[in-house]
Amino acid sequence: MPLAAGAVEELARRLLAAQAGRQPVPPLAREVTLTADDAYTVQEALIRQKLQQGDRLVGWKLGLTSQSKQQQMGVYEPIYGTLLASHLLPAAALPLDRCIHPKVEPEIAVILGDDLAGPGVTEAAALRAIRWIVPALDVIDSRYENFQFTLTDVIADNASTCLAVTGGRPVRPEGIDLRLLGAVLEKNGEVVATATGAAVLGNPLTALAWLANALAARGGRLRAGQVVLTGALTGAVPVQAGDLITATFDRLGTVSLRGVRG
Ligand code: OOG
Ligand code: MG
Repeated sequence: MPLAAGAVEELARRLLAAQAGRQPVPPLAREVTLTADDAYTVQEALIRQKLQQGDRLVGWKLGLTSQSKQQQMGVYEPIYGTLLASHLLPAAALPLDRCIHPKVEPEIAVILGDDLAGPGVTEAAALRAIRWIVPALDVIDSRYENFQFTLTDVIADNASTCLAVTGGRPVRPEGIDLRLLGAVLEKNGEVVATATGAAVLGNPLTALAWLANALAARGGRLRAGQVVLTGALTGAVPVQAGDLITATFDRLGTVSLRGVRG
């Protein structure tokens, strides 16, 4: 039986309150049994509440698309979250006061030139829909205590989305094999991880096609102009005031964030 509408709204409000008060809550799974479908219904309710407060849909993000991330979080299936205007940082400063226990991870992001509607979206169709490839840092921040959750918890929590920033230079996709696109992640000048695009489900295009098909299953679609973060290439690193996180990508350049108070 699907969750009652009232229960969905209540769970969404609980997660929004955790974010607003920077006060983490216990995982929902301790109290209610959610299917993945129920969990996306909670995510959609949470996003609807933000949109009613004046926020704007700008795109999507994939999560748990790489082995390093799946192992780090102990959740072994890809998920997606929704990106709103309020999630996008305009500059390279990461305001730590907006987060509970933030971690940063490097991602290949794309900006779509065409709509992309499933079902049946292939990697080739996903590639044709891309206008630009840009480097990004995803700032994740679970609303759950100790950053611990099950698959359905993290789906309901909008895939731990807190903030994100793009950087470097936008590059057209022609002639780029995204599997081979390398990235070096540094914290305070020291290399902490390296990876190539193949870390993301074998190919970030597979992730983009998966997203289009997953959205279709819930009656949604990707739209021209939207940004999609295709999922972290490496594990996420914690960030504190003064820390400088830099991801340098082959061809795409550098994107960085410094943790700041305020
Ligand atoms: C879930 C979000 C994962 C990614 O890129 O894998 C994610 C989490 O790790 O808290 O954004
Ligand atoms: Mg991410």
